[in-house]
Amino acid sequence: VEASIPEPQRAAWSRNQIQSFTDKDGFEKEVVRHVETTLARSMFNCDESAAYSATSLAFRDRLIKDWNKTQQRQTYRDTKRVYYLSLEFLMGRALDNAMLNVGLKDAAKGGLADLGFRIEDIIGQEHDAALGNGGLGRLAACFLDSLASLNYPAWGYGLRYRYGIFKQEIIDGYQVEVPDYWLDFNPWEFPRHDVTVDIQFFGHVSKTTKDDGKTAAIWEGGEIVQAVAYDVPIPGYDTPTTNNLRLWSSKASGGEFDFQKFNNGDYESSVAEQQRAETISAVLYPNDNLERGKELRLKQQYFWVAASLYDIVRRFKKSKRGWNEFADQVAIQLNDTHPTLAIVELQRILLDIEGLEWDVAWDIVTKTFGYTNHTVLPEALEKWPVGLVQYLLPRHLQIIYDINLYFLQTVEKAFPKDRDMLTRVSIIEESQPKMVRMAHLAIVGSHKVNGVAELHSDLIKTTIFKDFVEVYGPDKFTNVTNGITPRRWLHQANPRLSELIASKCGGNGFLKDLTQLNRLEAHAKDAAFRREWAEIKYANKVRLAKHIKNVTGVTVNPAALFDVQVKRIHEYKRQQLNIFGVIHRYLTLKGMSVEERKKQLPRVSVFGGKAAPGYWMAKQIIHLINAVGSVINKDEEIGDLLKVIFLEDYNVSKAEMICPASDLSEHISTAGTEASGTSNMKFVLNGGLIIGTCDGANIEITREIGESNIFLFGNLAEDVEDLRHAHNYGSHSIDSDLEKVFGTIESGTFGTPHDFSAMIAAVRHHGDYYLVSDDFHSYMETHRLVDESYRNQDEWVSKCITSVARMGFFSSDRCINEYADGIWNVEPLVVQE
Ligand code: C3B
Repeated sequence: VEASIPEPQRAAWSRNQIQSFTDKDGFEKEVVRHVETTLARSMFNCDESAAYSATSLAFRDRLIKDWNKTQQRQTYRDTKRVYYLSLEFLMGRALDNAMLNVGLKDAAKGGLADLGFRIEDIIGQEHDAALGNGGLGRLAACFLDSLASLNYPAWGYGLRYRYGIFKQEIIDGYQVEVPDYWLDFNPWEFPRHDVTVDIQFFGHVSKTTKDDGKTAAIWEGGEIVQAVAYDVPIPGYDTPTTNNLRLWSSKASGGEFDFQKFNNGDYESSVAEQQRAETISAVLYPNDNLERGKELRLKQQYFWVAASLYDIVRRFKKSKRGWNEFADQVAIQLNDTHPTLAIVELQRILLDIEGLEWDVAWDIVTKTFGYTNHTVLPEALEKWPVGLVQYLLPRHLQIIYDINLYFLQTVEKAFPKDRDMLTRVSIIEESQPKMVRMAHLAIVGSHKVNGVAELHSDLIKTTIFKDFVEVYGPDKFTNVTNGITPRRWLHQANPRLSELIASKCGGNGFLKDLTQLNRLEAHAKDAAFRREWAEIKYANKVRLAKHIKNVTGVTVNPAALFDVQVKRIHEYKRQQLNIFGVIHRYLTLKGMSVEERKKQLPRVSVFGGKAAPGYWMAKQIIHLINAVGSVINKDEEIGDLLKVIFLEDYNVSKAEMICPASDLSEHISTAGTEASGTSNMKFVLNGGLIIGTCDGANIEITREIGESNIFLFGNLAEDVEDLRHAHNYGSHSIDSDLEKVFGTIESGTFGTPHDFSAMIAAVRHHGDYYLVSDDFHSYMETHRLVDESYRNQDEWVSKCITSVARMGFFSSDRCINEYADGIWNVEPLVVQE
């Protein structure tokens, strides 16, 4: 029961509220207060770690006040809210972002300097919040920033993993995984021990007859695990709106122990039960674009979805509105199929608990949900064995069967003679064992399905979801091209460039309306401006070079062309193509006379990225990159002309240092495989050019910035099928330059050839599924063009400036506005203060 507080009392409280700090002196006072009270230390032994903690707590206090007001305002106005359900939120660091978004970084910088600290060192103390694998999780984080910055009433819902994505160490050239325990001290979360939900698993379903004679299902028995909420405030940029990210943590429902067992002397099993419950939110599955059908993963999904829906429904019910208004008040976006059980869970709540009729309930469900597809790769599409769903969630399986039955009935009416159609679109795959196809369930249970870049959205309509376009018509399917937040990826990552841009764009307005970057275009040919621009790029490269020296011991020349490929290691992303290209470049240099060599352009090839622990081929690729680096980097004949660096443990905070330092970045997936890509956007926005295939968002980037500002190569998506077919059934001859590369590897130049034989065999003998050989020649030719182009620095820098000027489209703000208009039908809640 909530206390009801008389209005005069409320008013008095808000007048007397402690005021947030607004300047350097106020900030310093808060830091000292936190050091001396919250941390119980003295200023005399305040080290960087304590200074980080106190600074964070000072900013956290500010955020929480804004957070409270935002939540009150949203509750009071009772407008429609968006709920973004994502199993991954790859947030990175929070402090720098909080300081910039509330506009007090300079105050903090001055205050920390007074106390004897450099702000960069304090920011560097923070452990990344790495609750995600790659693009999908980082997209969710950019979306939260945009939702808050644009004042949308929105919540994120996810899992509070005790271990985020593993830390990667490179030992003797091999990836070694180390657990990422990140919760030692996390000032950015608020445990809500009063916000808990009991989540049921297993058990059985029985039927009862209700007063009105109708039967209802009852799900009983099984076990209960408790979900506890942890809230993370999400500050908008230059607005008081502070939204909430709610992460669920699992706990045994009987409190600390099962006391009965404990008192009976069965101490071990009572502790074991507690541990079993806590296992649910213990660890993030480290696969990117791969689903492996593990029982614990399904448990995670239901646990998170059920807790979130309970919370959403509870909030809706407080408004005392009728169920017919639910979809007017609530929009839920499914980030990939991972939260698809939410569709079934809402139908169960409306049917079994709230007593609505099936059709009425189902109409509400489909109006509430939207589904975003992020991949067409078959190995990433989720399917769960029917038997496993039956065992874990018996009532949900019944509902899934009913959803499928009604769906197939409508399909049958529309396509009376087409049995194959029914088999193809069915939510249940009639295989051995039978499987639940989560993407089909997500489509059937949502009112909109979107892809994440134009090509990708076309591909889902013509390949994996083609039949559904026939069933529902094309309007159910739409495209929302991904975007990135310019706050983190320009303003925070590259402060000097951001400042230079602001000086030509009439201030910082471009950070909220990225299309204002077009004002830069007029300056692309201005020599003085180009010089300043180039100088900032050089400084960013010097910083990266220092980092490279620190962590690898290799000295790289900041004047060399920095060629960067950082992303998860995956055969479809083709880091193997890149490293084969590097070897080819090495062989070419080795074949030159000393005189000829002197004319060549020095290059640094930088790689970074994690391989899923069970992805053997990806690990082999990492090993080859390191093996090649250790030979080339020591070759005195080559010297600065070529260096190959593998940066270990690529993550969000490292990306913030790497993106601003690249001249050229590689986005070279086999055409049709990378749904969008988002690092392509980050690199261009930071004044680097890209080499890439006609894939994902590269295509739209080209359209925006112009063909002359991007280095495209390779086969087109429409030709991939035929080429693969030809490899398998026709003759498949390998590119002759690539054969030379293979020969060099096989001669033992980079260590035991056997270590790399599977990578070579994949191209030579196993059909070259990713078209490495087909694209090799055009890839190398395009790199030659890059070198040529880089020699003319004035023109190169002009291209960079022009490209940045034309990147306005790729803000996640534009993207979120498209979701809000086209899918969610929500409005911002404008703040008057
Ligand atoms: C990724 C895709 O691989 C990227 O092309 C895309 O830009 C992002 O999602 C965001 O849309 N993705 C991922 O990181 N993990 C998956 N399981 C599926 C797609």
